[in-house]
Amino acid sequence: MTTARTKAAPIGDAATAAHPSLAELDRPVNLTGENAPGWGSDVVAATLRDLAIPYIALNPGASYRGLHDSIVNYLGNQTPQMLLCLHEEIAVAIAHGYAKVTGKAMAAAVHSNVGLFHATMAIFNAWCDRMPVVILGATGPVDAAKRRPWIDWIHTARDQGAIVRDYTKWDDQPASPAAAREALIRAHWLANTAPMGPVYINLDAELQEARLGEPIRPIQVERYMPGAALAPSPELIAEAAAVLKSARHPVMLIGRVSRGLQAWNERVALAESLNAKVITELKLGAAFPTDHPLHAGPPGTTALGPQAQEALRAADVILSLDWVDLAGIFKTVFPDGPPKAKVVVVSNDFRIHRGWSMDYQGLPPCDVLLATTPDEAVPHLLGALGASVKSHTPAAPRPPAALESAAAPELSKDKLLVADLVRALRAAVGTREVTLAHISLSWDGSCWPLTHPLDYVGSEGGGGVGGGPGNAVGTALALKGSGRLVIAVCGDGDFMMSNSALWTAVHYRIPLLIVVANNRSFFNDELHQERVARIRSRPVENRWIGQRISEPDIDFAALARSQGAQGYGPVTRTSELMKTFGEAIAAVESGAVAVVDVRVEPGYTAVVTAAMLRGTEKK
Ligand SMILES: Cc1ncc(C[n+]2csc(CCOP(=O)(O)OP(=O)(O)O)c2C)c(N)n1
Ligand SMILES: [Mg+2]
Repeated sequence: MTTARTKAAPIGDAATAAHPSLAELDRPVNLTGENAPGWGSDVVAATLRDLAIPYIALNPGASYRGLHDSIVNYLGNQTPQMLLCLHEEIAVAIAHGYAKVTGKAMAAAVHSNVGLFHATMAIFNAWCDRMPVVILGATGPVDAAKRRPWIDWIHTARDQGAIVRDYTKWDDQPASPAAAREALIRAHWLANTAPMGPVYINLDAELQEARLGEPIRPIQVERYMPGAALAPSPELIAEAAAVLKSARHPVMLIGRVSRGLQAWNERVALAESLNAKVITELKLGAAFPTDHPLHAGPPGTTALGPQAQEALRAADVILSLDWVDLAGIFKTVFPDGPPKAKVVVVSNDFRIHRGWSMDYQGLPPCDVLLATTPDEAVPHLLGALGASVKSHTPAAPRPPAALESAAAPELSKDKLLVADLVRALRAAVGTREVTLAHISLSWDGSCWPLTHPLDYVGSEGGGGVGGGPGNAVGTALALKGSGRLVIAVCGDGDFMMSNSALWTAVHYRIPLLIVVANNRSFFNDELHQERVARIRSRPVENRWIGQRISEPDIDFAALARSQGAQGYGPVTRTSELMKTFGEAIAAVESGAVAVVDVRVEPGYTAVVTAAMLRGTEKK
């Protein structure tokens, strides 16, 4: 580190929101300036630069010490810049969180075998979330005659890519620097092409550390990464438009979409031109203004609310814009068989469905398929329907109507519920532009309207608890300097699994507010134990055993301070919420990372609780 740690990086110092500069940090010294590529790993590093990869989140390991040296001493630790992480799962989660905002892959590097093993949960999360990440790993030397005793043998696997092959789009183990360059270009191209996903390139230690025999001919990387044409056929567009036009009660289910404002406006125009009810969900990023009169009830985390269910039951045409689990939602709303409504699906996700993981979900009925992304299909549909797009500039964020007149939100008197946390936080941020980088399972979507595609970037994707903190740091990295206040609300279980992501955020001056919805429990699973107990007529009072994280209570504020972040709390009364959030927000706005520990009562929203306990009545 070359800069005094006391100097906070000012917000707004970045050239662009998508590639904020961390330029002053971790600069190498004594670079010669005439550093010609001389080693295999220099070619790999130069390719990362040619691909304009801004950052490489990593935890170090000897298996890629060659590449490590090339990034520091050949590239000067720029494009990509290293982001040191304290766990490989966090390194990949940061890259995942970055992609959630930018829609583009950054890189992560993990040590042979052990590092990749640690990274697997985050790779699976990124896979299920269809987010691009370029993961570099290492092995070997593959040539056994060149291995050092013991350590090089445990660092070598016959087929390391096999660990992650079933939940990556592609992997490779190139055998020469030229092949490594090609592998990286292909990996980057595949990762960023929809359906997007993580890719893994495994670099032989010997390849990295060997001198370059002869110079490699330069290439123009852009020529090897053509845009993949996604436009659906005009006949299918016409057919889909005719079905939509004939609808009297159309419903749009909006799932995986980009963070682009133009595409957001186009979806609004489509819904308005069809007068379609719209359903979105909180597993994914904001897709449609949730306070729009056509939005059917507040978006849910895991369960569909009553207004959304009612809209679907009344629908005569259902348009799915890459909804993640169409068969599942049909099963919930139409238990007696598939919907009678015509179903139009926009998705090309089926192109990467394979056998190992079943994140492809059930097979839904589909009357017309537009095999492309929603961002691509919607303008075509608008054209065929003769509808035009108004330039909806989203209204400035504002506190919910109920709060506008009152200085302080209405909060519980005796208990501190998650809804109190959300209401108070919403009131404390006021009119600031906020990005929710993560929300807890206990989140109440009715308390926080989403009015811009960057208002919320979605969950961890694969259900892997512990994704929240790393994802949040990656999202905050991508938004550093954008003027947006980045907030993650994490469960205490989620936060504890990967809280050391804080250190990376503090070290690289990435402002972020994490609020811990601390119910001192893996509460989700208390509800599961309650369900089982009810079915078996056993005492539900015991549901907490093996679930509660108390005695001792964890001091989250101290945990934050130990890593250089600002720590607040525990907040135990609703009356303390506004003041504490105000202080924490001020700290983040001056460049800090802040954590607020809020001791909430265990509990989920009524809709989610009912869904989780459903079916427990004794038959
Ligand atoms: C890696 C991983 N381990 C275990 C689980 C099972 N699980 C699902 S939710 C949950 C509880 C999470 O606790 P917390 O983040 O505190 O949220 P809460 O339910 O208490 O609001 C657990 C253990 C999981 N999904 N992922
Ligand atoms: Mg909890």
